Amino acid sequence: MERTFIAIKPDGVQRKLAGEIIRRFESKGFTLVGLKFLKVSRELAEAHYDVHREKPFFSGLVEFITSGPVVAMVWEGEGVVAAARKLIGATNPLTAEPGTIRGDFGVNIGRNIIHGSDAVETAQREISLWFKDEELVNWQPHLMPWLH
Ligand code: FUP
Repeated sequence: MERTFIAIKPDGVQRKLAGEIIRRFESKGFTLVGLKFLKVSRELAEAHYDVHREKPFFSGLVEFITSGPVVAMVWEGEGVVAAARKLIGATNPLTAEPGTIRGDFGVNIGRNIIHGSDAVETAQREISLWFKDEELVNWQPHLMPWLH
């Protein structure tokens, strides 16, 4: 089953949007298989944003993602990588559609609340960067006996 890496960035955590964001993924029908709350190290931040290493905004990006705690998650479901990008909205919150997370809650591209993997291969790389195998839970909520 497809999985994606989602992180609520320091601005989303500071603004207490974590519950709202998790609710949107749950309501959509995806399954949470990993979650942790952490202060990101410079080493992890630089590895995560490695593709942007040569960009002018790279150092600002690393400063920002390491500036406060982050909620790191892995979500599972059919087509979850692309669907999560739709829930999240365009990179620039100012142009992101209303109804998306960035469109509803943000105005600044450097403070865009949430990260979501942009492709299945990227998701695999990011999940293994942020989570150990044993930190991910294999479960199928629709098969659990107590739900009627
Ligand atoms: P996204 O996949 O939508 O998170 O966006 P990108 O991978 O293109 O960019 C990663 C992060 O870099 C964004 F979340 C915000 C930041 N960024 C800037 O600060 N300025 C830019 O011009 C582009 C991206």
